[in-house]
Amino acid sequence: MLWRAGRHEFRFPRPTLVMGVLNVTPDSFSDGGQFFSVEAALERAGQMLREGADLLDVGGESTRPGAAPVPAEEEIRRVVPVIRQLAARVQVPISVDTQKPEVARAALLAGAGIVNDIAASRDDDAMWRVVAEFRAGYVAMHMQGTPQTMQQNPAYADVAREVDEFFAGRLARLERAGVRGEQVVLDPGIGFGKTLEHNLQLLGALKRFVRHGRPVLLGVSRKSFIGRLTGAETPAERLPGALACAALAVRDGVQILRAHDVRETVQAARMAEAIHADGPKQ
Ligand code: 7PJ
Repeated sequence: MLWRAGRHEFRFPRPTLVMGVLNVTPDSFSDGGQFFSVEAALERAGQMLREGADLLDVGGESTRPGAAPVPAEEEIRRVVPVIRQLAARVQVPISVDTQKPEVARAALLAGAGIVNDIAASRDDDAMWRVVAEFRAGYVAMHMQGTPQTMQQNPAYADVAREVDEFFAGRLARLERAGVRGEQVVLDPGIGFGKTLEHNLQLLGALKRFVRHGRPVLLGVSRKSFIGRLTGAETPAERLPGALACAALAVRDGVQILRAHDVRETVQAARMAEAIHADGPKQ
């Protein structure tokens, strides 16, 4: 299986890819004043690369439940300088975590190779036309609702079946919009319009999602459902729970892990891969 992302390509089976999270919002990397520091973001990116990150995911809009939307111009102002500097310095593909086609376009022009789209469930194809034009990699993440509304009352008859059907439908729709299957990665969107029970059902059904013949990406790092189950209150306290999810996901065939704690996630992946070296390969 091949994943093409701009000028980059990955062939699977291969060791699990770890995507390091680089948030470029004013509350991360503030220089103490009101301005976000590009230098601090580059320093953090360098640290994640030294820890073994295979991809860097740059995001300028918080998608925490209830977070206020950020205008496109402001999001571009946050992510583009960082992406431009990174693209000039690093070898790994850079993804932009955005829901907005205009931000995706600006990021791709600045040197990003992947669009990480948490709003892949939308109906219009403006984002997909941008992805098709640049032949970018594309992460199609499942979300019920929007970040503003998604945790109000998430409801599914069968969450794993609905997410699975979403993936099949999206692959067909993307193809019609000019995005080839080989550009696409699928993501069940843990925490995006899901209760704790929904998240656990999805984590138990990962094997099923791998059957679409595309890489599956999983984001569990520091997420609140781990706290809800275990009582771990702060994001940092949730690392052991996230690593347990990561190891089981690798066992089930997930090929990309999105994580803040890169060194620890890489180690968990290497252990899970070593144990299952003779298991089924995607
Ligand atoms: C995810 C994401 C995820 C993808 C965020 C957080 C919330 N993109 N962006 N998958 N989560 N593809 O990191 O807690 O799970 S932002």
